[in-house]
Amino acid sequence: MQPLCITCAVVGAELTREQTPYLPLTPREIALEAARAHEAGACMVHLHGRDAAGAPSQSREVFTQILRELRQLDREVIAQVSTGGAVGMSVEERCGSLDVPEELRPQMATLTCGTVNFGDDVFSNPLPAIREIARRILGRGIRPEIEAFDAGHLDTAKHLSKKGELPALLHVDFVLGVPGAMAATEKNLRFLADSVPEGWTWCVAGIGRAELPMAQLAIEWGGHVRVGLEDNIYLAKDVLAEGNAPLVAKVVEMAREAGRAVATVAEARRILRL
Ligand code: KMH
Ligand code: ZN
Repeated sequence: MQPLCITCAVVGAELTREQTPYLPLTPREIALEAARAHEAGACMVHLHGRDAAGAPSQSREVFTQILRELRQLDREVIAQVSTGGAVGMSVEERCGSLDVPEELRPQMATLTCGTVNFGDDVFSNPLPAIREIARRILGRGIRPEIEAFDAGHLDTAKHLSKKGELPALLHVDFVLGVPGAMAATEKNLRFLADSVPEGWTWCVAGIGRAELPMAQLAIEWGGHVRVGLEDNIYLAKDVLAEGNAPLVAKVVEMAREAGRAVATVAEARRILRL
């Protein structure tokens, strides 16, 4: 089995300080959390931005600051920027994260491959938008990570890959358990994992209390894992995670117990074809 790549989603777009006081908000705080997550065992960090008021921001300026701070603190960890942003943002707005100065360019960016209900909202990703975001990611030499919130999103990624609009071999993150989207069940993850084409890699991000059970299955089945405050703020029932690092450390411990090695950044670059 490949060493386990752990991604840490350190901030997200939806969470507030009222929900957890450990949420990083400023570029410096986000970069510090990313560096701590790497220190705890994550090889990659999934980044969203926040403005001065703490609201979600995909602006070039905010991402430039985050990536600059991160570069100063930690030159190693793989930076993956969100192009999902927050519900209601335009494609143009969402892609601000890709427009950072060339020397700070991230190695990866997310590409959600379909529309989905997102709580009371709709996370809108019609095919022309997917194509446009893919074009921008690939045009900058960045590797996409497919975000699949539902089974059809994987089919869309396969279709675009077959058409040559996406690379032949892809890395897919199954985001399971968003209210309104595909549930985080063992049966669903088994189906998705079995549907991943030969040579592709996959990861799972379980939302809320599903985070660690989904991680356990991915560890056992040869997938990769995403954890972090974006997806879940609890380390155990009623116990808030005091930042992102404890969630990463928990997955490292689970991997050790299962006898699965955790990927270094160098190993992750090879596994994820960066
Ligand atoms: N915040 C969600 C609406 C991504 O980062 O690419 C979208 C999201 C996906 O988090
Ligand atoms: Zn995200």
